[in-house]
Amino acid sequence: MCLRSCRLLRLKAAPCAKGFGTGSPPPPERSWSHVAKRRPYRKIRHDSTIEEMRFRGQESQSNEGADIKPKVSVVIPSLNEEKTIGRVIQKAKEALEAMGLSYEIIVADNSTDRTPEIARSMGAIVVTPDRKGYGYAYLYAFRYVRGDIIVMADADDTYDMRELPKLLQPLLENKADIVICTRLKGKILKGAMPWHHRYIGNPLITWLLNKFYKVGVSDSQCGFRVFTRQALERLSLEATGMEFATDMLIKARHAGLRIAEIPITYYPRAEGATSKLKSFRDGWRHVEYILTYTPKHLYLYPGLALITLGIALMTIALVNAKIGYSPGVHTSITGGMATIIGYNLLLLGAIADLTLAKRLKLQPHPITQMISKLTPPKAIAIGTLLILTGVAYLITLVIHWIESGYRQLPLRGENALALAMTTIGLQIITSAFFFSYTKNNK
Ligand SMILES: Nc1nc2c(ncn2[C@@H]2O[C@H](COP(=O)(O)OP(=O)(O)OP(=O)(O)O)[C@@H](O)[C@H]2O)c(=O)[nH]1
Ligand SMILES: [Mg+2]
Repeated sequence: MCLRSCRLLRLKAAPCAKGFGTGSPPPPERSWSHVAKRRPYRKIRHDSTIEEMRFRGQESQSNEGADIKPKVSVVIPSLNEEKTIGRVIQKAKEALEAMGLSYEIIVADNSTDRTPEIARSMGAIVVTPDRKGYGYAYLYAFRYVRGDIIVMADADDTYDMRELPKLLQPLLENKADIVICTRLKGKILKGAMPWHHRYIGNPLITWLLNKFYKVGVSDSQCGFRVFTRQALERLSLEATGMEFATDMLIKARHAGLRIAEIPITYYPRAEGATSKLKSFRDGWRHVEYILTYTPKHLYLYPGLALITLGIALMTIALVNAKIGYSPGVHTSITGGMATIIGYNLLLLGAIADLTLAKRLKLQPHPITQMISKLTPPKAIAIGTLLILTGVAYLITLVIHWIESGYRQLPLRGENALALAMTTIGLQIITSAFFFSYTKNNK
């Protein structure tokens, strides 16, 4: 056992005496400068708070032989998991040693209990994120990882680390870039998952992810995952809360990474251990994240649908088409309103899509590309034409009104059309400048 452990990270000198071997005494505390010398895997972008993160050595502990790169980095976020952290680390070590893979275990800890001491005593590197958050803990810890393969798992022992070889297989065979567990195709032991997570929350979030992003998974919230270092470098991860699980899948799809699923067994928490998940708050954060990253579903398609509906309603009102009822002025007003709202959605969608596409280095949606072609000069030409048409009609109305001796004019379907044309014409002109600003903004 001892010799085997020597193949792991701390193999430079006589490591077993110090570290990963079962039952061995804890390794000595190390100076922070040793940790600081290790280069983070990359600079984390998009979040100034993360940007400001610093290695805080007095709370970190490195391995002897840290210059020797491990094959696998196991990252475990922990928040008061003293009951289980030891078991989780032990099982991870057993699984990886059985596979003959060198490894490091990094615990990203925000606990106030004995979790970090226990983790350290078992040879893990303990880092302390400077603020709370499941996603933040991972983002913080990823700066330390050195392995070619990264493993994500909870510290609550609800995932069995001894199932790790199953998850690693597709990566080692180069059949996937990210492997995610599935409890729904595996086994969920009694009391492991509340019914509203199992039958409502998780299926809903998974359905949205599959529908909008085609991630093709059955259990999007499964937190036991493995992926390659190259995959991590292509994922612009930024979510700091529980929605980190969703962020990873969305970004994986954006990056065109191969996702594989492996069924596993999900275990109940240890007695007295509490879940950090707040069903409604965290559930909503997932849904919000999913919608935010898909402007085409949130804005572009509904916008286009509303414009089509609006124009159709105004047309049938104007030509007085017989479609089961006699469309009149109200149909026309509804159509005008739908067109204006639709146009606003389209515009918001194009701006959101363009901003995201720039940030994530993606191709903007074809609708956005089409709207981008509307440069200010073109927008002024089209907008002015619409405004003039609308205003010309409104002027005839005013003339009629004056001629009638200022009597109340009858409401007509054309009024709604003229108003819609004038409003949209104005919006086309004003928004074109903002759009061009967004397009040119680096
Ligand atoms: N460092 C750190 N870890 C956290 C934080 N919040 C949660 N964790 C850890 O992240 C892991 C996932 O949290 P859990 O409470 O297990 O959430 P979950 O797995 O989605 O929910 P359950 O199914 O109830 O286990 C656990 O190991 C927690 O200890 C945090 O703010 N900071
Ligand atoms: Mg958990």
